[in-house]
Parts: sequence; C-alpha cells; structure tokens
Amino acid sequence: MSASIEVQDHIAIIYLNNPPVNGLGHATRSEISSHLRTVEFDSNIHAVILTGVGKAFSGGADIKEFGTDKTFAEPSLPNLLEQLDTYKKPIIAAINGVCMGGGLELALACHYRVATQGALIALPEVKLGILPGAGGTQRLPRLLNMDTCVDMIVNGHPLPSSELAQTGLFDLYIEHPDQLLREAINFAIVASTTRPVPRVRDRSVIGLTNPLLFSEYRTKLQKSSRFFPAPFTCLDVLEAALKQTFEEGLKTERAAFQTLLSSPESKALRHIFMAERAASKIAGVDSTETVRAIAAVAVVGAGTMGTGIAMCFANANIPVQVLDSKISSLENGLNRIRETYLASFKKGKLSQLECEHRIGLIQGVQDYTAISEADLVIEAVFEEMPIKREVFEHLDRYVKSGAILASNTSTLDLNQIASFTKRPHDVVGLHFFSPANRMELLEVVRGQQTSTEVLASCAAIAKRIRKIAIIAGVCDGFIGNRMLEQYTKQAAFLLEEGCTPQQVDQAMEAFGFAMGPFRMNDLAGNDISWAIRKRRLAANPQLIYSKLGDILCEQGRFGQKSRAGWYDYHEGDRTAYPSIIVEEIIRQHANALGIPQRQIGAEEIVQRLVLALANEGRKILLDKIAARSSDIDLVYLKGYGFPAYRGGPMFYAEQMTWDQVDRLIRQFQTGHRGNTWTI
Ligand code: 3H9
Repeated sequence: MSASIEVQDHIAIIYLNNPPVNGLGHATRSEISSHLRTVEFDSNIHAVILTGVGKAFSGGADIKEFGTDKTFAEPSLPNLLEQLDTYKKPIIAAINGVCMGGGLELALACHYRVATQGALIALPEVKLGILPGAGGTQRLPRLLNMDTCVDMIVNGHPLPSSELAQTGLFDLYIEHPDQLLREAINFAIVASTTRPVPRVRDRSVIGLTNPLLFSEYRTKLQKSSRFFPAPFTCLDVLEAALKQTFEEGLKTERAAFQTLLSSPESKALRHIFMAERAASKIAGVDSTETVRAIAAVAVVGAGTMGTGIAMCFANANIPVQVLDSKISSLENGLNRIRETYLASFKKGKLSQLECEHRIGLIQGVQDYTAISEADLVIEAVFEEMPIKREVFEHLDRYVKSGAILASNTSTLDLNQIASFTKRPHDVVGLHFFSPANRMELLEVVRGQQTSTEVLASCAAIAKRIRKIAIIAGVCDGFIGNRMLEQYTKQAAFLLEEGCTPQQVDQAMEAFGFAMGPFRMNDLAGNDISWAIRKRRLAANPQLIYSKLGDILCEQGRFGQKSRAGWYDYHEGDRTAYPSIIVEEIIRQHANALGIPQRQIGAEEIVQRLVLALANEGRKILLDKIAARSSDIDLVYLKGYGFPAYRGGPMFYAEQMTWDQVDRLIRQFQTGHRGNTWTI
C-alpha cells in the first residue's frame, strides 16, 4: 500500500507512504484517488487531510516512471489534481517535509495548506530539463508574487518553509513538527464548516512588481543556460499565466511539459540525476558498514592541490592541518588560502566572520609528529613514486592506527603506494580535481587491499565536503585521466592532419565544453602532461602519440603561466590569441612526417574526441575499473567539464548506439594514426 487512510475526529487522513520520498508514481496516485472517492460522500467524514509518512510530504512525480507508459497512466497527476479541484469537501495538505515538484503541485491543488517548520518547498523540475506539468506554473503565481515564482520555477531553488511562512502559500504555519497533524485536524474541523471550498484556480494571478522581470531574466539566461531550453520555457509559461485564463494556462503548460519531457536535454539531465544516486552504491559496502568518525584532517603538501583540498574541509567546518617541511612553501600555501577566502569575502560570497572562521580552521605544520592524531591524512605531494614512498613511510610511522591514509595521486599505482605501509587496508586514493575547492568530483581509488570500512568512510566524508564520490579501480589514470589520454591524443592528431588549435577548441566549445582541449591544457600547464607522457613513454617505448606537445614544452611554451602555449597570452590577460609560431611548428612537424593535410569539419572533430572518451570508457568498464557506465559519465561531467545537456560521453554513445560508434571508429581506423583506435 503506497497510500493508507485513517479517520480521527471525522477527518479522513490519507498518508502518502511510498518510500524513499513518497514519489507520486502510478500506484500511489491510484490509491490516493481511490481513498478520496471512498470518503467523498461519506457523511461521517467532514474533511480530508493529505500528509506524508517519513521525511517527505512528496518528492514529486516518480522520475523512474518517466519514459514508461506509467507516466500518464490514469489517474495521471493532472487528472488526480482535477479530482481535488472538483471535490465536495475541503482537502488540507499537511506538509511535513520535502514537498517538491508534483508533491508541491498536489499541495497547491488542495484547498488549504498547513506546513511545519523544517519542510522544504520547491518546484525543481527545471533541473531535470522539464517544467512543473501538473498546474504548478499556473497555481503558484496565484499564491506567491511573480518574482518568487520565477526564482522557484526558473532556477528550481528550494526554499525552507520558514522563509515562506509569512506568504500566502500556507494557511497555517506550525513551529513544532510533532504538532503538525493535531493542528491540521483542528484546522480541518473549522474548515469543514465553510462552503464552497476555496480553490487556488479561482484566484487571480498576483501581478508583477517589476515590469522588466521577464526580459531581465531572459537576458540572464542567454548567458547561463544557453544549451538548456527548459528555463526559457518556464519563463514563457509563467508569462502565459499573466495573460491567459487558468484553463488556457494549464493547456499551455501541458503542451510545453510534453515537449520538454521528450527533449534530449531532459533525457540527459534525468540520466545525471539517476547516475548521482546510483554512484552512492558501492560494491561490497552495505548500509550497515561501519563509518569511521573524521573530526580532524591533515593534508601533506602545501602546493595548489594541497591547499585546495585543505579548503574543502575548512568549508565543511572540519579542522585541517597542512604539512609542508619547507617553510617557504608552507607560507606561500597558507597565503594562497587566505587570499582565496578574502577574495570570496570581497565578492560578497562569504561574511567576514565566516571568512575568518575558515582561515582559523587551517593550521600550518612542518613535522609529521604534529599530525599524528589526524583521522584522515591526504598526501598531495609531487607525482613521483620515490617522493610518495617517503611520505607514506612517514605516515605509517607517525599517524595513529585507525586513521585513513589517502593519496591524491592522479596516475600512480595505488597498490604500490599502499605497500609502503604496514596497513594497506587503510590506504585509499582520494583524487581531487583542480581547483579542488570548487570541482565537485572525487575519484575514490580502491586498492587491492582497501577495506570496505575505509571506502564507506570516504563516501561519507565526500558527502560532508559536498563532493560526488566515484569509486575507481587501480590503473594508470584511473577513470578520468585514462580517458583524457585518448582525448588529448586525438586532439593532437587532428593538428597533425590540418586543424589549428582554435578550430579544435571552437568545435568542442560549440559542442558545450567550457574550454576546448588546447585552451584547457594551457590553463592546466602543458609541462604537467609532458611529465606524464615522459613517464608513460619510459614504461612503454612503443607508445604512439603526437610529439607536438613535447616540442612546445621544449620551447618553454607551458601555457598561460609562461604566456605561451598552444596560444599566445599577454601580460595580465587570460585571452588565448592564435599563435603564428605554433601554427608554424605544426606545419613543419606535419611536413617532416609527410602527413597529408586536409580540411576537417567540426562534426569529425567532435566525434573523434568524444568517441575517444566513450571507447576508452567502454574498456574501463570491461576492465572493471568503474562499476557502471553512469559513473564514467559523472567523472567526465563533474571533473572535466563535459556538457551536462549531453549527459556524459557514455550516454552520448548510447544515444548514438554502440553499433554506430563502432562503425565510426572503423572509419577512423583507416585514417592517419588509425592504429591508435582499437575497439
Ligand atoms: C515532477 O514532479 C513532474 C511534475 O511536475 C509533473 C508530472 C506530470 N521520484 O536524493 P536522495 C529517490 S518531476 C523517484 O539521495 P536526499 C532517489 O532516486 C519530479 N525517486 O535523497 C533515491 O533512490 P535510491 C520533481 C526519487 O534525502 C532516493 O529517493 N521532483 C525521487 O538527499 C533518495 O534520494 C524532484 O525533482 C522522485 N521524484 O534528497 C525532486 N526523488 O535510494 C528530486 C528522489 O533508490 N529529488 N528519489 O537511489 C530530490 O531533489 C532529492 O532526492 C530529495 C531527497 C530532496 C527529494
């Protein structure tokens, strides 16, 4: 039973009971509808209350049913709300927790709303690439001013019930959650004497205070949501609420909902929503696994990565020590932290108090004995095995037993790193992405001996520092950098065949990446990938790759930091200017190798690069380095700027179909450097 009913004081209480969030799937809708019919003409029942069991009133339509024939199976959500609208007795929503999407639309179609403190109110459909499709865009503007409606519907921002307590959304606001039901019953008893029952649809839309609201928002969206149709459609449909009758507005909303639901952007965003939830399920780790308490953290290495990692913990109110034996490095690192926080304060993103608090949580130390009591230590030193060895031998010696010892290595063998300690079960990879304090991704690298307890604890701490943890197995580059190798390799081959860096970058930026591969390399530092290539080449002298990147580095073209890379840069200016020097280097290199030059279109550029990612992703799955295809998508979406509206490289390939992917790869196999493409 996903909805049950009981009667108290002549009031029927219908409980939504469909864990985890009382989603309004077909079964739940049917049961609510059937309970309503049962009591509508029962003279013993004077009013009805709808409320949720557990932490939610309702999280909205069941997203898992989208795309199946259950989405609109009767009673569809709009028709269930129609049943509420024509109901003879008052229906009161007792909003006890999460009240989102279709859940809020259900509450809006009730005749009254009683909410408690702690409830979370939202119409977040836009984040799934759709809009509220059960009257939300037409009913909400009849209870709240348009500015708030636009913010809630176009941005999908949740608002705590306390912030809405004084608005017209609620008829009663209860401070104490445990009194909600009693107060709702009392309210229902009084309401049951009033006829006719008030309906939100009969009210007028609250007018605009700012006549430029819609045009201002559209301008903002041109910048922030260029690849997403849903926010623009939300605006259109809200604007329709001002001009149309309720019935016309509903029709406009429904048509827009149908169009958006079948759009590729919405499919991609729904895929990401599900991917994020799936990623939290770790093979061999169940909900009963012990999670170690992490109250104090230490980071070894005060470089850019180390200080970024330290800020992640301070941002989550966790004290963190930064260890660097070199005083000048330590001071530079701590200064960088201070400057970052002060910049946030100056931009108004942090209060002065919060800024000082976070800086105060970070302590610089120079000696391993100072970090002996840390619950989690993250090594973020230079990417060379002998240096890692020294650090881990020290950690093993000085840090208390039971602490988690993590390496931020992006490519090295974690099993070897673990072998430098006598506690390999406590060793794990925590690979942060630069800038660590901003990027959402955290690759959690599971060594051969990493314990399930350590993995569960890392997943828990990732949540606290607001990162999406993806479990990866041990291999060179783990998930993300292993794929990146194929991507950058193809990008450089395109130059050898006749493209310029700007042509490649423009094609990828038009596809949706914030930066193409060459601008990205210039930002990250070409010397970093150069060092990795040298290591890989030493391990595998047969390695095939374009030497162009090496040639640039040999000439000191490391990227933005040396004001010359794949592009030229001017002092104090991050703009990438096409470089005649680089074009000449490419031309000479291609000539020397005798590579025929040709015009290559944006479509081929995109396919070569994106399918290089997907093809490697498929091998990563086969090698069991990633648990699921959607994890690979999240790595690329959250760590490498893959455009969200494309759903990730694996999703992109799946939409194209793997057969078509293989056909294209066979085509690429016949071209220049075709021997690098293996399926
Ligand atoms: C809509 O309503 C359309 C209508 O306007 C029109 C229709 C005609 N459905 O996030 P969590 C599952 S569109 C099904 O880790 P939290 C989730 O998959 C909908 N399942 O928990 C996971 O399952 P599992 C508009 C859902 O406490 C579990 O709940 N609503 C739904 O951190 C826990 O999820 C939204 O967009 C759902 N609607 O956060 C709300 N929601 O354990 C989307 C969640 O099997 N949901 N699940 O992996 C959220 O924002 C968060 O999940 C919520 C809870 C805040 C509710």
